[in-house]
Amino acid sequence: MGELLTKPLLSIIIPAHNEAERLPPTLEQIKAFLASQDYQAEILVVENGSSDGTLQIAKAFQDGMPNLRVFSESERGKGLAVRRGMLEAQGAYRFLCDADLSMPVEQVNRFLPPVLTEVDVAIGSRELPGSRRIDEPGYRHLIGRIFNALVRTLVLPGIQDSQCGFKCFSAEAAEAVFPLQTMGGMSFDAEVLFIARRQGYRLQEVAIDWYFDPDSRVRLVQDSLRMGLDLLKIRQNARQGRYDA
Ligand SMILES: Nc1nc2c(ncn2[C@@H]2O[C@H](COP(=O)(O)OP(=O)(O)O)[C@@H](O)[C@H]2O)c(=O)[nH]1
Ligand SMILES: [Mg+2]
Repeated sequence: MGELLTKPLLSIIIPAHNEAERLPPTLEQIKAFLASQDYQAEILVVENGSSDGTLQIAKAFQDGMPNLRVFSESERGKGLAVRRGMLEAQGAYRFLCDADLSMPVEQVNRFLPPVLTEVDVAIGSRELPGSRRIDEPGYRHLIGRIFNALVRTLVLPGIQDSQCGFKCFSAEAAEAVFPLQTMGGMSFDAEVLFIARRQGYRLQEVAIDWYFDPDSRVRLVQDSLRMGLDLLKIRQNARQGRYDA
């Protein structure tokens, strides 16, 4: 049981590391939302390295959610988890969704036809005129803007927000891009967007509402430095032809 008769329109991919608290309400909200939609969907939770029972909690939800699939990777890293989910997914559209659901779930329809068409990679953005950022401390926003200036200068001209945890790939784009991803950690967003653009896929930012959640798996200083170096690494990889299919 649990197999859908036809391929789903939408796959929702949730990377989860130590999400025992935040995952259950997120799954409940997604379940309620999908029940009111007229398309088929599946949910994929990809856990790795948790010490708080996240994996068991996710599996326990499968009884009440036949369209929930749960995976576990041995090595830590958000990028590794997202790649696994994107390549396991069956949906025509594959939506990356942070476990904290800091974007209201119903806004997922902004990434799908009929609202959005002729886009291969839709990027949830907190920086467009229609975006709203709720409760974010000023210093966090500032750090994000400095990082984005680096991202735009080094790898993704024109993209105002590459780091938000809500992005939607067409099946074709996901299957072309994720096998070429080399970064298993937090820098994967910039890398996969760079690869997608390089391969000629159409990228577009989509305005969302985003609620700041102080509970974070990101280590601000350590991860920011690492990500800065990874931007240079993306350019080097590109020069060396590592992103050529
Ligand atoms: N599978 C997996 N998910 C991770 C890892 N690190 C972070 N995540 C997930 O990435 C998402 C964003 O994390 P969060 O802590 O909210 O980051 P922030 O919003 O940028 O502060 C959440 O769903 C986390 O569980 C990891 O090592 N493995
Ligand atoms: Mg978060």
